[in-house]
Amino acid sequence: PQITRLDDYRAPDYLIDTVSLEFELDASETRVSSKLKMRRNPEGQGGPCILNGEYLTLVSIALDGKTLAGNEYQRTTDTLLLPQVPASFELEVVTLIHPDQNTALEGLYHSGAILCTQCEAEGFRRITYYPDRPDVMAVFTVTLIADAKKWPMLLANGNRQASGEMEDGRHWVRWHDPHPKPSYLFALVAGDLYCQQDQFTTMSGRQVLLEIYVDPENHNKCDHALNSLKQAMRWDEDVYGREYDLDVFMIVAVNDFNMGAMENKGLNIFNAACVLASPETATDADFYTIQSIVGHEYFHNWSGNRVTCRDWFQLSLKEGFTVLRDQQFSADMNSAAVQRIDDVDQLRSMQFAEDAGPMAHPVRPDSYIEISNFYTVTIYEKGAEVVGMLKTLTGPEGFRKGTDLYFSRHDGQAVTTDDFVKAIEDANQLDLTQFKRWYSQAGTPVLIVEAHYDADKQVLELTLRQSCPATPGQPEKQPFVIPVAMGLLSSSGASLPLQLDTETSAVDAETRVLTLTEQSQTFRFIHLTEEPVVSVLRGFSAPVKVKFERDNETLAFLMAHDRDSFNRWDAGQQLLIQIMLRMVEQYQSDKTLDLPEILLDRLQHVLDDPSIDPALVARMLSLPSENYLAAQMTIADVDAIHAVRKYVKQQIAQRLKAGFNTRYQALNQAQVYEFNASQMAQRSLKNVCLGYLMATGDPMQTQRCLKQMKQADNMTDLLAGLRLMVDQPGPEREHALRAFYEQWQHDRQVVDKWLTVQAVSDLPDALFRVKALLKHPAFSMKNPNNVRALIGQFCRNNPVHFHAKDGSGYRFLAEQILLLDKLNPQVAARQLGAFNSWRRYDAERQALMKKSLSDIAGAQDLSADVYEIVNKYLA
Ligand code: HT7
Ligand code: ZN
Repeated sequence: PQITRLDDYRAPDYLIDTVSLEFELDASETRVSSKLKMRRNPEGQGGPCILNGEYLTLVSIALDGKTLAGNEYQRTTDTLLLPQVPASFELEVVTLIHPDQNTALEGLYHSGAILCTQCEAEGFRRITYYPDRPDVMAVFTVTLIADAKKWPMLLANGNRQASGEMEDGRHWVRWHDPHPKPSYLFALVAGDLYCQQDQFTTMSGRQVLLEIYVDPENHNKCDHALNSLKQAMRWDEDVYGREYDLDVFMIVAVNDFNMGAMENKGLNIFNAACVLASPETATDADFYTIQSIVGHEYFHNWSGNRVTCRDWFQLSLKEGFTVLRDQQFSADMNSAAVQRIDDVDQLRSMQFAEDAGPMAHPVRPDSYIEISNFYTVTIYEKGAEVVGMLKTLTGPEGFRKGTDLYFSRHDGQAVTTDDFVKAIEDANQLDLTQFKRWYSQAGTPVLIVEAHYDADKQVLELTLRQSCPATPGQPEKQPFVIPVAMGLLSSSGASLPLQLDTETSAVDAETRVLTLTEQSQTFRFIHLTEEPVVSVLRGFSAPVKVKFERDNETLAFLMAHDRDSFNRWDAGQQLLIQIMLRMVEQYQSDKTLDLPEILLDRLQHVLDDPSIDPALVARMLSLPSENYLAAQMTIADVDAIHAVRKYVKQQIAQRLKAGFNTRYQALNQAQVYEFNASQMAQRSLKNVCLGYLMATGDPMQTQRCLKQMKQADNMTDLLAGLRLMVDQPGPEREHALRAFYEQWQHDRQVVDKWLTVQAVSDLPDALFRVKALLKHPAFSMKNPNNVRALIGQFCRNNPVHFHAKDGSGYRFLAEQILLLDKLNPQVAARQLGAFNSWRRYDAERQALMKKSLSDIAGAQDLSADVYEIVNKYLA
């Protein structure tokens, strides 16, 4: 397969002003007629006119009305070359495509009875011949023709222009999108769908029609997405000054989708799991995710659509910025502290692992084989942190000035991350040259912190050092610009003054940002009458790993007193990690496991403190995951981690049993389900308490869990109960699973949860069950949600069974990947992620994983997607 490099970027040789597409839709054979008004690009290289096209049956080509003979153009498996074209011309191409044979879910495909498209990143070339690159932006007019009974709804981008009936029982609808767009934002949908409508009045007083299209049986699951959409539209006006720009905004839910959702202009297509919600079928986490994804896709209308990417190396330009925007939105709609904790937790567990592994790449990568492999946590989540640091450095007002300038300067253009940074620079009179290393250097920097207090001088010297490990292709790194938000605390927990020796007065705040630009810098704080406790990287002000030696007492103190709620949680996690890793060593050398009293004491205080938000209490009482603990070890010992984590949970459960009991009872009040921060907080703490109570092994608690399941009127409480029951051997477990399936077998989203709870079960039969479930009628290898719920969850979130010593988990995954690769390469390649950290396990497991990876690499006809990842892993 071919490597695409950033350095090879050249402006397109031909541009397109207008596109007119006509689709005669049919599941087995769709006829696509395209008319492109093209012209030579004065900024191009003067090369021939080359169009992309894959899996297309060519019917005809005409240039300025004249049909071309076979010797007047050249075709390969993925291009069409026209050697002789005038400076401007009209190209007409007719092709045939076959949606029902499309299991890759790229281009036009069939999902149930719906015909729909997915064009990002390079799916449009599976629909028609076209310069399928984001820097070719054109105005699209699209006519859809289809059987009126089978597909009464015909949707495409933009505004509806005209429609009509045909004599043969077909009907047609024409759509026009006035905003020039790249081909990856093209979309169409044909279906027999229920439509829920609403209205939104924009800040300039325009009326926008909002529509959500779903399978008719899901008619009662649209309210939450529609509310979220209205919240997002208002929020983007209030916070970023961005207004919607078409007469209609549509969302369509489909069951088969490779990712979460897609921001096609005016016609977002969503994975049904990311849009449908009712209290009975969706958990709080689902409601939360839906709100954030609806927001994310909507925000792309400006950060991605109006201003798009020049090339796919700039993917984080739209994704990193839009993730930051959706995180800000969720923080404003819910709890900002909880949002930050959850975002950082996800970044540390997923992105840090990617940055430390064989697929590590910069936020703006230098090369790729298959762009679909680069929709990664680095591009999305680290990209969001990078933009977030720009916001920290400029302050909220400076950042808003920068984004205003970015949107106005580049509206209607395809641009780069450099253009984004330049707008922030220009609006704030800043030089961000060094900062841009965050875009070009991969790897997670390490921030080493040392503090020395001189009581005589009343001075605290805080030394910050940075380093960054080598990553593939980048042995050496230059220093980053690292904003370090910090504060100082007295022994009673009060904030101490933050005055540097270079300043005439202390800053008027309990947190200030130190900017580390060198490899090492020392900051001297003065007028400190007592030795302060240092709180660093408040709010996780930079995506770095902190190395700061602190004893259990200091971490326990910060857990109780830090003024920054993120750092209170973080101190608790650091304390747990420090203690649990020591216990792992004790376990490995057959010593008695020693759980320090100070931890139990702190957790008891947290549990008993009514002044802390219950959502925060729930997170402070949650143990770091086995995967995250494994990532902190030089050689990950899955069995020791599993045993220690279980032991710690049981010990906490026994010691704090009375507290868990009291809080559970207080929180277990009957109330009508609502999606709001306060109810979510209560349910999350209640279910954390139930988890600990179950860990006591007391049979009474099993009865309590079953009672909760029986009485639950919402999926959050029901699923929390089922998860716990599935880890308990015995007939009650089987009964609970059977009853759950019988009740919910008609609901795809709930059935996926049923698959997942079994895939992540602690009990020894997990893999056996997963294999049996592959044959269950509820499972289809062609459905990405099923694959992720069963295979993906087993391999990523059941470490003790996936890493079974006999290699059975590894062989299982290799077999599934090879089967999947024939159906859906994107989904197959994603599953390889479970092998990301394979070099961090013991020699026997490494050998077994290497064997499974080699088996995959050696298979015939691998897709470019799987080929790229498996070979990078083995390199
Ligand atoms: N921008 C969208 C990316 C996407 C995608 C990429 C590759 C293959 C299938 C896909 N579906 C959606 C989603 C987003 O970030 O908003
Ligand atoms: Zn996105």
